[in-house]
Amino acid sequence: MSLWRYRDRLPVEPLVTLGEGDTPLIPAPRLSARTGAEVWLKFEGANPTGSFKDRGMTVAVSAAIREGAEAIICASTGNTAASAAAYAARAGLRGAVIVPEGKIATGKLAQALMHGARVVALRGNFDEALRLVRQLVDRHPISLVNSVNEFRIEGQKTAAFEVCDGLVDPPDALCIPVGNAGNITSWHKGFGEYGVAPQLHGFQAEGAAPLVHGAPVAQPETVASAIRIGNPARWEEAMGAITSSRGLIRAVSDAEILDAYRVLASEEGVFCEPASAASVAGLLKYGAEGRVVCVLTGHGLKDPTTALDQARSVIPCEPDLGSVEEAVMG
Ligand code: AN7
Repeated sequence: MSLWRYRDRLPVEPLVTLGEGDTPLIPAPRLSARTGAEVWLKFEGANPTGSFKDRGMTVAVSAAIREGAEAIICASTGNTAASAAAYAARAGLRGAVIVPEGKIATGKLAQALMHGARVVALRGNFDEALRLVRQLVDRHPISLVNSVNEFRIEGQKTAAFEVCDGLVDPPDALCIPVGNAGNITSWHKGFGEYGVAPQLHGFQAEGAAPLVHGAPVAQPETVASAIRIGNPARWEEAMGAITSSRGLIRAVSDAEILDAYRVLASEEGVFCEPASAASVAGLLKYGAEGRVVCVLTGHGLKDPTTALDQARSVIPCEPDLGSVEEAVMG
């Protein structure tokens, strides 16, 4: 099974697919007890490259193939780069990704490089990278696969279909991290096509919260590098989705994000990356009622550096039973 089971709702044929979508919808008993809501986790880290981007990429790259493209490109905080690189490799297209130098998680960099993409480290942030690739594709026949590409939205809307098909009744609210604002736009479209209207609560990192402040942020900063974005491309759509669903856009601090990140891993057994934990940080901070789905957008293994910074240390041990006993039980 993959998201292509919804192909009659998608604008292209699956010309390149790695089996994306159909991700686990996991009940979260500990978070439910803490919040009084019925909390579910949509674990998008289970996609082929470890993030929700694959939903959009299978559709966008299928469309690029249909249009005869030979190369694809994106600006990225990491996950789009990893996904674009994988689908380019699979499709036999050239792939180029432009990432903010030193600001993407290690796993994502490893993926983009291993898939054979040309990885360009920009001495600038994501917003500058996106502005430059948009100019570049005006001058060259390269397909842009950022979420400004409508096919990305089409693919990503299937997550909303899956949630509705996976629950007896649709959710009352969705909690979702917001960066460039393509994903909240996609969920809104998916729920709309399904004929349901949960409240959409978007969460941004405090240091990268342009939608919360109502103005672009020139120098966005957050430990959640995936959402270190100061001028979201889908600004209007995201605000429209939030307002029309009677949801809210709010900020969570890095400390709150890291706290939710640890709670998810240590109490629910679900390891997501820091940006994803912003959805749960928002739920814990602001609350929500009824049946609530938190979108966990990317896998925890994407960013081992932040994990090891946050976790307790390993216990060194000599190879004898007494020492092992002491280490294990002590
Ligand atoms: C884990 O990869 O923008 O609001 O270039 O990787 O649709 O941007 C990633 C975004 C949330 C925010 N969680 O989604 C990129 C990029 C994770 C992400 C978001 C991203 P959008």
